[in-house]
Amino acid sequence: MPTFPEDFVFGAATASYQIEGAVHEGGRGTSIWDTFSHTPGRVDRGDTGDVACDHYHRWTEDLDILAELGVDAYRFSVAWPRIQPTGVGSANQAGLDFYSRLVDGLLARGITPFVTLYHWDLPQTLEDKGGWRDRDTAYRFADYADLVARELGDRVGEWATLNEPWCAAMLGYGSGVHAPGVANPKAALDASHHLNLAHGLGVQALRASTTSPVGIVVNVHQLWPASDSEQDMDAWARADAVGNWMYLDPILKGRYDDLTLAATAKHSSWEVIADGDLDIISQPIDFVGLNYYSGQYVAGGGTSEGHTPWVGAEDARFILANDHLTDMGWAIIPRGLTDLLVRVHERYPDIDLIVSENGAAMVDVVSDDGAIHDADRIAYLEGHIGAVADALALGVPVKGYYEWSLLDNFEWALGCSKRFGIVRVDYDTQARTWKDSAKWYQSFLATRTLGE
Ligand code: IFM
Repeated sequence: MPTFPEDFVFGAATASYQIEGAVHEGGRGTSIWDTFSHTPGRVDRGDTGDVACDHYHRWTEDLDILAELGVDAYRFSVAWPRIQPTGVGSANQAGLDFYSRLVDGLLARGITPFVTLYHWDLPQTLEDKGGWRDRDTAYRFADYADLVARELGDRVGEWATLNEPWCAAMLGYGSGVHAPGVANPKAALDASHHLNLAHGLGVQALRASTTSPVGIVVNVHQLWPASDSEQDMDAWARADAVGNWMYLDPILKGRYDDLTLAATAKHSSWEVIADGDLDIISQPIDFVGLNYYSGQYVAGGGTSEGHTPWVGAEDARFILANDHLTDMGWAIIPRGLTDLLVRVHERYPDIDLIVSENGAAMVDVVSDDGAIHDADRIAYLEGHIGAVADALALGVPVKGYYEWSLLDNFEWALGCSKRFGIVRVDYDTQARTWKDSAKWYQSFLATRTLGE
């Protein structure tokens, strides 16, 4: 029966804009997601994060749920515009106080706080000056990291600088389907480098105020070549480089790999890389968080140009791994998580890994008795936790697993239509209802042992 080491950390995860709401309270400034979601046509059904799960007011109830579930840790993000409403200057005390209370509330319940500093809510005023296209934003991020670390550095158990820089850069500035909605390959590459730089500067700022582990969370795409033909292998290798190693190589190896630079050369000469940047970016870190949901096969011969997030791999065609799909249209393939953990460990053997997000949006049905019998989500979680156990058995140093997400929430450009929570949120009443998957996670956490 697969089991886990004593010190293995099980948790649940959320992010600020996806759950907090209260966008005009506590002195919070405007973020790029406020602007984007209020721009007609950008988010499905015109949904916004204005209210979302109203977590800003209901956080004690949400922390009680975490405690009842029995998690060891909770991964949440700090909203930059709550700390610096315009992205610069001294801290807004009301913002710091909110997160300070949250951290104390977790500790009082025996739950380790895991903070992500940047889960995409960039202050709009910084975007107005160029956002992640502008090198200065990386330095503003370091100031923000310093303010948060000074306040919370003695109490937070784990820190991640950024969440999914590929999404922030490539969806935000490459395809434009995420805020700020720019579609320009050169902008996406510049943003990628500045996010990497922000990470390195952020690590330096955090280290000045905390002795807790510091790392980054990335969405390394699990990609397999569709065949061994030269065309497919070539497209796969470039997609892998620009989708994955463009972030982890500079961070963990101190260099961009040759294929990343060659694949993107038609869009950028990478003049944004200044002397000394790679030394800053490759500050030693303690872990890499991997967010895994699905895997895909990659073939060549595609014609996608222009508004693709796959800058440098525009000819790549992405093929579903199977037809067993979640409500996101993502193939369910637990062994992809084992493969991913093994692949990342082989490339970077010295770093500890955490599964910092894993979960599924499913079409939930509320039964007459009010229950949500989401057997499909339970199967998903069980399969993927099993895949982590398989990776551990193969010797991969995986230290934790965070279920995404604690609550149904605002799923970015798809609004509140996609439900990832193990706890249902009724957006009319804000009532929280445990789905069967929450009950399953609770009983799993009581033994931390999977059935055969
Ligand atoms: O909801 C997102 C989260 O914000 C980042 N990782 C993927 C999740 C599901 O799409």
